Amino acid sequence: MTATATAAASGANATERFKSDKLAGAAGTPPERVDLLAREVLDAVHATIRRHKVTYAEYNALKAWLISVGEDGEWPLFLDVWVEHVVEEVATEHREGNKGTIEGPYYVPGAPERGAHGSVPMREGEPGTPLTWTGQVTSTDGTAPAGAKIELWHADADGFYSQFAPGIPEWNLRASFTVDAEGRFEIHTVRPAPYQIPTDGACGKLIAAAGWHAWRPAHLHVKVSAPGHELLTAQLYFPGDEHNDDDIASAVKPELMLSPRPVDGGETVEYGFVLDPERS
Ligand code: MBD
Ligand code: FE
Repeated sequence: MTATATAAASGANATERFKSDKLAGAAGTPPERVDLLAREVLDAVHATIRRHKVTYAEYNALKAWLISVGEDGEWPLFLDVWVEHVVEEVATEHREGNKGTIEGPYYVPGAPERGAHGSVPMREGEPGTPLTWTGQVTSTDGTAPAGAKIELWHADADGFYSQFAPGIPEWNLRASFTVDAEGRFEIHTVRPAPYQIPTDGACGKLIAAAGWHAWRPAHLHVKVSAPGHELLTAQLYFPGDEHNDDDIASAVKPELMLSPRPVDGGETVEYGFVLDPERS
């Protein structure tokens, strides 16, 4: 890679991505709701200040840090790492089908379509263990919904995402698959590496100052969709990763653990998805 990945550059990309894809939705939230939520969050901040006798020096450190989160473009990263998992839990608690988890900051819609059987775009000699993943998408009633799609994106063996780190082809390790008539698919990719969130920006400063670590376990991101069904956003994990039990983003669930088996020249894994029909 010629250029180096910086928190500010990947943060700026994630901020732009968010603004162009996700900014509809909450317009028209009634003032009573805004008042309730804003007041409760502020009450919690005030209670912390009183309980721990927060000083002016600490208040000013917080102020400087919050300013730097914006300057580094790290609001998407900060929120997705430390807040999104609870939003996801609340949004999906009614579901009977597959467990999901957080989306994170690095999804890009419109990845190349590869049909029911295919390889994600990758570079000549893409590093990482080759992984063949087969499975089936079904509905909670056991039928296979027509036209189900799996969008897959993940980091490379160095922990970098295309379109957020420099020097990687645009759609590297990003693809969309459309299942066959029985809901089945076969995906060829490489195993991603454990991932460290950027340490040179505001989130990294918080992690260092608090004595935390910056690691997420290796993971595959997916969005699984089908007409008439709720969109499933999930991540799949690999057994034995040392960060499965202390993911910085609190996004690991036992239901999302893969069981890969070694085969000639790589690994194979079976994992399918059960989608919930849309609620009427
Ligand atoms: C990631 O790859 C990710 O999945 C999350 C949730 C946060 C930062 C980077
Ligand atoms: Fe990720």
